[in-house]
This record gives sequence, C-alpha cells and structure tokens, in this order.
Amino acid sequence: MSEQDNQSNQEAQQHTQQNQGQIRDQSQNQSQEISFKEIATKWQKKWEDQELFKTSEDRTKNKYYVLEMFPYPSGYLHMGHVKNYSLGDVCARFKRMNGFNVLYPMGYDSFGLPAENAAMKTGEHPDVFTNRNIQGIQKQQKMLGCSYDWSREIATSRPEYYKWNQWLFLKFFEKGLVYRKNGLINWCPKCNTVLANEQVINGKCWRHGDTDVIQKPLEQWYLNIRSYADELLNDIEKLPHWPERVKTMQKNWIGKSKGTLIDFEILDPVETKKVSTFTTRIDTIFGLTYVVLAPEHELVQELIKGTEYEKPVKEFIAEVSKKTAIERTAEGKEKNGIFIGKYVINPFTGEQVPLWIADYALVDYGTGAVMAVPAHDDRDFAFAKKYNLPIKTVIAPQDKADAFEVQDKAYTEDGILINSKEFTGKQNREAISELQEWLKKNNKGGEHTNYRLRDWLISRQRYWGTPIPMVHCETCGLVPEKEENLPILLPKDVRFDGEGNPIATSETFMNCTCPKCGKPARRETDTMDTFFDSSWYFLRFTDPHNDKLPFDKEQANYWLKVDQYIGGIEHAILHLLYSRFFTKALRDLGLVDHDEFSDRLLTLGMVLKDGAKMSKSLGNVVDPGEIFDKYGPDTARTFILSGASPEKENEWSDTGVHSTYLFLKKLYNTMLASKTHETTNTTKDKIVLSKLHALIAEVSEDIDQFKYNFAINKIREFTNYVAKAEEKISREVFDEVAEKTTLLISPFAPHLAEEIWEQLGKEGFASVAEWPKSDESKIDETAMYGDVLEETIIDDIRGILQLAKITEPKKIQLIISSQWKYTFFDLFKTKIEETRNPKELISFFMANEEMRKHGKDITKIIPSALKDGSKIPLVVGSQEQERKVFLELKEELATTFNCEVELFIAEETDHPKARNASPGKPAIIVE
Ligand code: ANZ
Ligand code: ZN
Ligand code: ZN
Repeated sequence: MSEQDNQSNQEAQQHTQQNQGQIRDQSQNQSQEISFKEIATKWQKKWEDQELFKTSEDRTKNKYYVLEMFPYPSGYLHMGHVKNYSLGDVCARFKRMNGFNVLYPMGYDSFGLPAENAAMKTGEHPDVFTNRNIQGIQKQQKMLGCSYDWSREIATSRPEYYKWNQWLFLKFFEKGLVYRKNGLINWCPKCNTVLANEQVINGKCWRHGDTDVIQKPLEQWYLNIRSYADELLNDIEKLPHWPERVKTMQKNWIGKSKGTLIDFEILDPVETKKVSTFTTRIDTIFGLTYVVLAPEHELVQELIKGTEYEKPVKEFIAEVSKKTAIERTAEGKEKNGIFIGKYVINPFTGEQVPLWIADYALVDYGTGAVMAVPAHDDRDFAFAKKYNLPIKTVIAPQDKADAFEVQDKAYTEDGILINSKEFTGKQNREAISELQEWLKKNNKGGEHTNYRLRDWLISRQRYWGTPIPMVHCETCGLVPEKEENLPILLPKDVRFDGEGNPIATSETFMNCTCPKCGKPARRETDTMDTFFDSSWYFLRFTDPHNDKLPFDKEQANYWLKVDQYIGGIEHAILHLLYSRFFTKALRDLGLVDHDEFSDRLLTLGMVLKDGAKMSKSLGNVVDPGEIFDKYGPDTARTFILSGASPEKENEWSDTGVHSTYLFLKKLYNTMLASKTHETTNTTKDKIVLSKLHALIAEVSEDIDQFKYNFAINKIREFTNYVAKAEEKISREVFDEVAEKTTLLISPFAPHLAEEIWEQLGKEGFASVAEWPKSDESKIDETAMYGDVLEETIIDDIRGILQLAKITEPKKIQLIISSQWKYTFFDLFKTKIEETRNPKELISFFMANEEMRKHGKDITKIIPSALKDGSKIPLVVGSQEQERKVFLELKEELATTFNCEVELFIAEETDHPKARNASPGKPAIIVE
C-alpha cells in the first residue's frame, strides 16, 4: 500500500475512533459506528481470560480434530496464512458450536535454515532469532482471532519437543529403520561445507556466485521408508477424502514399476564381477548392444582403476557431477557418455557388448545400471546414433515380421519378436514371463518390482536442527546415546562463521563419554532434516506436555485421525508422505493404533493480487497487519473466504475488502436495530422466518462442505433483505432473526458476533453457543415465492401507470400465465446451460410433443429471451402456486392502488393480452 493510502487509513481510523460507541441519531437507520479492531482486541482478551477454547477432556462427546499445517515462524503473517487459518478456524468453530469435542492447536516448525543463515549474517543466535519470530507471528495469529487452544502450543526447536525426535530416532535405530551409508551432497569448495539444495543457485554457491557446487559422497543417515513403499501405495485407498491430485502425486512419487532384474557378467581375466540392471522390457534383450552404468555407480571406480580409461572417465564424471538429475535426464537434452574399457556378456546369447557410463543413467533408480536397446528405446537410440553404437531390431510390427528394420527412429510399440532365438515369433509382451523364468532358472535374475521412492536422507550438516543422538567411540564404533541422557541439547558455544558445521565448533558438545564403555568419545555432528520434526507433530498435539513419552497412546488413539487437515499443495508429496510413513512406523512400534493420520485433506489455492501470486519481488504483497488495522480481522477473514471455494485461487481486491467491511457493518447495525424496534405490523413475519430457517439449513450445509463463499453470500443477501424489510418485521421475529443470524456469522466474524451477542443481552459467548437449528415447519416456499412476486408486481404496475399517465386507476386486471409456459421455462432454464444456439433450442422443443403444440409462441419466445435475459423468470413456480399468491395479494394491491383488482388464469380468458403473461409476470391491464 502506498504512503498516501496509509495516511488516509489513519484519518479513517481516527474518525472511526471518535465515533466509537456513539449512536448517530441523525442517521435514518440509527447506524452505530464501531471499530472492528477494538472489538477484536476486546473479545480476544475475554476469550483468553476465560480459557474459552481450551480442549475439553469430555470423552462422551464426539471428537473433531482440525489441524492447519503449522508454519515456519517467519515473523509475520502473509495472506496465505490468513486464508489457511481462517478456513481452519471456521471449521473448528462450527464443529464446536455443533457439540463436538474439538482439538484445534497451533505450533511452530521452528528449526531450519533461515535462522542459521541470519546467524551467519548478523551473528545473532538462531534461538534468539527464532523466538522473536515466533512472538511476531503469534501476535498476528492471535489478532486474527482463531480459536486455538494455546495451552497446547509447541515449537519444534524447544528441547521438550526435539527430545522426542531423538527418542524416536533411537527407537527407529533399534528397529533397523535407521541406517548410515554414503550419499551425495552439495559441496562448496570455498565454504568448505555442505550446502542445502536451497543454497545452490544455478549450480553455484549462494555465497560464492563464481564457485561451482560439486557433488561429493559423504556418510549420511537414512530412514528406511522404502520398506513401507507398498503399504504407502496400497493405503492411498484408505484416503477417500484426500484430493485426487495429491493421491496421484503420491502414487507417482512412490513409482511402483514391475519389471525384471538381469545380471551381466563383466568380462575380466582375473576375477568375476557382475552388474545387475533393472528393466521393464526384458522382451528386448536380444536387441541389447551396450550396457550403461551411472557415473556414480560403485563399480565404476574399481573398473577403471589403473587403466588407460581412468583419466578421461574421471574428467567426464567431474563434468556430470555439476548437473542436476533433471538436467541430466530431461527429454530432448543431449545425452553424454564414455566407454570405460570393459565388456559384459548377454546371458541369453553369450555375446559381448561394451560397458559405458552416461549422464542419463541415474545412480539411485533401479540398480543404477541400464541395459540399452537402441532399436526400441528413444533415448538409447539417440545415444547409439551419437556414439555410433550398433542398433539391432528385435521387435517388428504385426504385419512386417519378415522384413522390418529400425531406420531413423526407435520402434517403441508392441509387436512380434524377431532375431530372438527360440523366442522369435512370439508376441513381445507374452515372452516376458518366459524370459524371466529362464533368468531365474539360470540364476541370472528374475521378476522384480522397483520403486522410484528413495530412502529418506535425514541428516543435515548444520546447526539449527535436532542433534542426532549418536556417539562415535574409538573402541565401540557408532553407539546410540542412552535414553536417560536425552535430550542431547544444542550447544550455545558455537561460531557461525560459515565454515563447516557450526555445531562442530562447540567443545562442550563434541567431547562426550561413550554410553557403552565410558571412555571419551565424539558426538555425531549431523542434525535432522526438519521434515522429521513435522512428521509427527500432529501426535504431539494430542498430548503436548508429556515428559515421559512423545505422547500417550490413549490420547493419540482418541484424537487421531486428524478429521480435517488443511494446508498448501506444496506439501502434497514430502510432508504428507513422511507423516503417513511415521504413522505406520509408530504403529509398528506400538505407540499408536492408526494406519493413517488424516481423514480429510484440504489443499488451499493461492491468494492472488492482480492475477499473480503475492510476492515481494512483484511488489504486490498485501500485509494482513494493515488490513487488520484498517478493517479489523473479521473483515479480513470474511473477505478471504467469500471469493471462491477454498481449493481455488482467489483474487485479493481492495474494493472487495471494503465491501465486505460495509456488509459486516450493515449486519451489525441491522441486527442491533431490533433493540429499538417496536413494530407490531407483521406482514413480513412469515416470510422473514421462512427465509431465516431456510438460511440456517443452507448455511449449515455449506459450512459442512467447505462452501464458505456460498454461506457468506447467503448471509449477506439475507442481511440486505432484513435491512430493507426492517420496519415490517415484528419485534419478536426480529429478536429471533438477530440472535440466529449472529450465530450464523460467528464462525466467520467471531468478534463482531460476540459484540452483537452482548449488546442483544444474551448470556455467555456467541463463540460457544449452540448452533441454530433449522425448523422446517417454518419454511414456507409459497410465502417466499409470493414475496418475490409481490415486489415485482408492484413495480410493474407502477411502471404501467406511469407510462399510461394514469394517476387514479379504476380497475387492474391480472392474468396469470398459461400452464404450458411453466413447463417451457423450467426446461428452457436448464437447456440454456448447455447451448444458447436458438436453432438448437428450437429443435429441442419441437421434438417434444407437448411443446410442439405451442410452436408458434415458442419460436418467438426463444430468440427474444436469449437477447433479453430479463424475459426469463428468476423463479419458475407453478401456475397453481402463483394463483394462490395473487389471491392473497389482491387485497393488498387494491389498497396500495386504491382500486378494484381482478385475477384470471390465461386459459380462462380470451383477452388478447393473456398471451403476454409468463411465469412470475402476469399480464397487467389497467383501466
Ligand atoms: C531396457 C529397455 C528397452 C528399457 C526398451 C526401456 C525400453 P520405469 O518404467 O520408469 O521403471 N532404467 C532402468 N534403470 C535406470 C537408471 N538407473 N537410470 C536411467 N534409466 C534406467 O523405467 C524402467 C526403464 O528405465 C528400464 O527399462 C531401463 O530401460 C531404464 F525398449 O531397459 B529399460
Ligand atoms: Zn561457498
Ligand atoms: Zn565405547
């Protein structure tokens, strides 16, 4: 927002404050000025003093667990947060008012790189930096008015939390779920340290723009998530209320692929070595012309050692290590490789083929080796052409089995095997199982299922994370820390000079005693990936202060699953997959009984400004703090939920916010008008009550289905109606309207609702009042329909009188439309959703026998209704219903226009104007 805007904000605010609490008598609708910001503060304080949202221990009620993905504490809220939390809060409040035992907690994912980077720049300790940011974001979260149980707040960087990360790590270690092996890391030779992926910018170090980041092997800690791959895949079925998109992404990430393992013997005079490859196309084995290893494959170094190939191959590998996996394998990118001087034997033919390494072979897929069949794979084909390797056709299209040879492009379709010894002539797919059996029988491989999913590399060479509770002892080797020594605290005596892992600079941390032999030892310096922290926080919330266990089993079993989980689509894969994995692993440790942690997942769409994502670089960020100051949090919440359905993106609009503000103000003034209201004229009572109860039913359903935008718009329409009809509503009905509408708006604008509630003289808090029930017996469709008709007919008659310059009419005749037109317009309204082509519409109606009878009229109505939408009735009732309504209205119209009123049905009269009548719009004849 610009400076000028700010200034006018301040003026507006001063103005509001001056008028705060004063009734402006001169205003016609006794509108009262109200500062939304002040009432927010007022009610937040009361809620806090009363501990109104503390989770109840009452186990007789049905439970409901609402959770928003907890934030990294960046110090301030952005609009994405506002949307996320507003959504969750509406859900939590709605369930609470509906009698559920609600768990709705908030915490902070407070370990991570930004704090450590800041420490390197400013020297401030990450702990100080983090706590200040937690305070900052929390202050704004509280200002938003979410009904969190703050007594359950957690932050993953606090020892009382990360102690349990360490405890769980040890349990995983005991179970064999944790292991250590060489992994590739990003390394900056100038920093002399490991870099996170985020610290690698275009292949260079984030601090040294001129330095290439290299891939270096280093001992790393892994969690064996692959042992759960099958269950993680199969149990996606147990997530019927997760978005399809997320489930598909998870499936692809796990990437189950059925194929074959085949071992190739490496030709070597001295010792027998073999290389194993994974293929989904063993049917092409007779077309094998070379085998490729990933450059990082463990065999490569030993195969080239001391040979003439050693130098060029090493140079090639150094080049490749600068590229990312995506750069290496992207379709269309040129693939590079080099022969490494060895040959392997095709077990089916005894033929020798050369062994290469190539950038497109990935070390962490399959076995890290590929059997290459250029004739039937595009990538191998391009590679073979480039390096002049042979191309051997072994599959032919069905009809060309005798004379087919791959020419300028690989043949990747199915067909008939050729040049394939005893398998020649078979359908390629059908040969697969026979080929697998052959391999198995000959001890050269067999059927195999491969997963794309890698084991989870959880170690990080940095400070601001959970220390891995392991000890290196010269005598005993790697020893797990004793449970009673947890937590292993992050040391304070560290230097953040950008060299190496800061944690290693702490003498107090590094020097320890071996838990096994008691001799001096060194601590493990790796800390955990912060995804470890967030993979079980939803369980900690069920029992956040437990100091004996990460959580009590009974508590966890009661509260899980999370009934509604809400967060960004960016977590569709990793966080959600890790959390699912943890749930299963913890189940197998006997800590909880659930297979899955969350029942429903809602992924929210972004908040856009001028069609683009709000971002600092685009300069289109709207600061929630400013909106709270100017319009109050209720406006921000209501606005952000009113635009589109939550999964969709919504557009920030300054005028939209302002109009939401005006709506809430109107609601406030309207609902409080009942206090001064003494009308006993009850013409509108029935209709208003009917509308109110219909509204309750609809809003309840909309909220339940996360159609918050629908709910808000309906409350808005109703408020406008009540404001207009105010004087015609009796005191008693108005009281009911005010009470129930206040409760309906309460999940969205909770502070405002409390303020109205108090001023209405109600007991307790609106936030925890019982949700209103819709009384169906009060919903009178005819009365509501009549109300719409009444308004239009009066306007229409006035219009005609004016046109005809009649001031004192003698008689008004109303002719209600012919029966068939109700059927016609009913059909017409649905049909134009499909097409607005007059020809198509006309032929559609002419195909209907009943409608064809009125063909002459219909061919006229269709084009004119298409041109002028006002000719299409808003509501199509029935002729009978309409007749009833006008019978009741007759008296009133007679009084209003001070003349006789007659009513007919089109079929009863031969007045020529009868043809003009349409549903909801009777023909009007004035004399
Ligand atoms: C021979 C072959 C012939 C292949 C053919 C394909 C077509 P999915 O389906 O994704 O599992 N492959 C195996 N390991 C690889 C690695 N580490 N790096 C790069 N490519 C690798 O893919 C399996 C196929 O990907 C395998 O089947 C292998 O190439 C390749 F006409 O083997 B195929
Ligand atoms: Zn560097
Ligand atoms: Zn020892």
